Amino acid sequence: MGDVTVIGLGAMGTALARAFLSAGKTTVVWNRTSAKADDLRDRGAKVALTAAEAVAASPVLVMCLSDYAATRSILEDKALAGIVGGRLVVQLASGTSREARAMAAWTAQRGAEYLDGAISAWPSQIGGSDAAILIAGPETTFASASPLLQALAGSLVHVGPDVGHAKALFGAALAYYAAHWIGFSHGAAICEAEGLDPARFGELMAGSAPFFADDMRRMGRVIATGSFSEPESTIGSVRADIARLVEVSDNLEIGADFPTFATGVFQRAVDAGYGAEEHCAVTKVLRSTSP
Ligand code: FVH
Repeated sequence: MGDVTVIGLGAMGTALARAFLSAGKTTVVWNRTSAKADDLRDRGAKVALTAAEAVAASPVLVMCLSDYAATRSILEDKALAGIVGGRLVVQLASGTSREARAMAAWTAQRGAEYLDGAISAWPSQIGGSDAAILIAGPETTFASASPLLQALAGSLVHVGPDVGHAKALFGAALAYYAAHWIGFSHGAAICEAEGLDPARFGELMAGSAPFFADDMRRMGRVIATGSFSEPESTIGSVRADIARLVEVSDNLEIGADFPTFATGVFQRAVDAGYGAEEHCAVTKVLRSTSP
């Protein structure tokens, strides 16, 4: 019997299996494309020949396939009928809170326990102090799985009993990352057009990390309490600065997609009467689907 079975050996699943092995856990692995298990076999993993053999081999199943549909296609296979019950399924593939809740219901019907996780790390960070994994599900299930799952990440955070909340928080973080990635890349395009080194820009921005950390904490507090009327900076002033970025981009003959989009969002907030409020009051026009 293994301590844990890892199913799905893409870049992330392989990193998870390696971390379990490094932590001294007896690790069973399975992947649709069997060659991806070769390196793990060399590192001491037991390679199952079938998904059913892998599921039967351990009390804890860590699933890291592309998405929920792929995970379900494995677990719903007739060969696994009656084997999933009594085990703990830890689903780490990306997806939505709705998919997580549906998966929890599906596993409960089969008598299995369920935790749903969201990974905030690159594969190379798994097992190290920089890796963070959010886990949602029953407190007692998390408590019993935690000693095993701690092998994967320096920061293993239980976000509560609602199994949808890890994916909900991952979605919230992804919204932030999306603007972060596009915003940084737009800034790098400005640097290149101005003959500045994007690597130096990266170093400068990294030095601003404490400012951004403070701003995120402040925005969270302000939005939670609805206290938008004591602004450090206003929606009106931010809108003007970002609108100027459209002009900067035009002058440099680089794409203006991102500043045009951002100006439009802040303009909607100004038009809705929030121009004198704190910059994060822009959330008020993002809360609903109406324009
Ligand atoms: N890689 C990363 O940095 C990110 C970090 C944040 C979280 N994501 C999510 O983790 C899931 C897995 O990501 P991955 O990087 O390991 O993905 P791939 O390297 O593309 O591997 C995909 C594995 O899924 C298997 N697979 C897909 N469909 C099926 C199926 N229908 N039946 C069986 N297996 C399936 C695939 O098998 P194979 O192609 O090798 O045979 C791989 O093992 C993902 O949700 C990320 O969003 C990672």
